[in-house]
Amino acid sequence: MSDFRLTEEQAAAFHRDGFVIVENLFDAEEMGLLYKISKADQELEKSVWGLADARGGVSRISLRNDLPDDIYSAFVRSPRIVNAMEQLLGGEVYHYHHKMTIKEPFVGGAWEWHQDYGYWYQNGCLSPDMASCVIAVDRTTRENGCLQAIVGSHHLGRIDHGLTGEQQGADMERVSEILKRLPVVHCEQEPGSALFFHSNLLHCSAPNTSPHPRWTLICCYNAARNDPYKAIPGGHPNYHYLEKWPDSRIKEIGRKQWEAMQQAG
Ligand SMILES: O=C(O)CCC(=O)C(=O)O
Repeated sequence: MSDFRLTEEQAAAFHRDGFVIVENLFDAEEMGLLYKISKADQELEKSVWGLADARGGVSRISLRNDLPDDIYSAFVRSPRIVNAMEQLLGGEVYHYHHKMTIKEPFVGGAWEWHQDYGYWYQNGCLSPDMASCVIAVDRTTRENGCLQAIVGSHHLGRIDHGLTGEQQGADMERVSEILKRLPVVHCEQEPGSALFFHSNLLHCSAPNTSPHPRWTLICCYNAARNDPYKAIPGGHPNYHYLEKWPDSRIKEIGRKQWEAMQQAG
């Protein structure tokens, strides 16, 4: 089993800024498999739904609370992500959910300013000891709507959220004041890089105005000690043990899944 750990500098950046990007966490073959499987995956396509942003654009998303034996789960179970999460959140973590966020060329909508804990809070999670890891399936840039973060905003605590379009958005009066005081970073990512971010980090992303698609796989975790005090039927799960899979498993399961997809036509 991999004993992967973030460097002290990377962990310190996460605690200071609320996020850190780790370059080349996954190699070209792993990313090639994730790319071709996700883009050809009819099951994934069927499960995608749209969420309107405040200006009528639509952001597309497919989300799962369970972990079937597929390449997406192999990423979720990768010690490169899970060990890092355990290091950053200070103890055992479990899978909260994972999702593919999809912005197609020219039409992909925005994600409004929000904190993930802004709405995860409603699910009975008492503390924001939760975080996500964004894996760039396509290259993400300013032009195709990469994630933007307000540096250090996770230190401000949870902000009230309400509906913005069909999305949960943070109170914009407060966000406007924060934007006068803290810098925004465009988190551009190469395929294979991973962006770890805290659940109270204010983040958003702009519409995709480019000819390039922007797909990202986002794996979300909760600290085991932060087991929600209530269960949400059909929603994100309560604590359950997360088995880590060896690093080699992404390629093994990815090759098998790709072969099966080709045989199925
Ligand atoms: O994909 C994006 O740009 C942002 C997605 C996001 O913020 C979320 O799912 O919470």
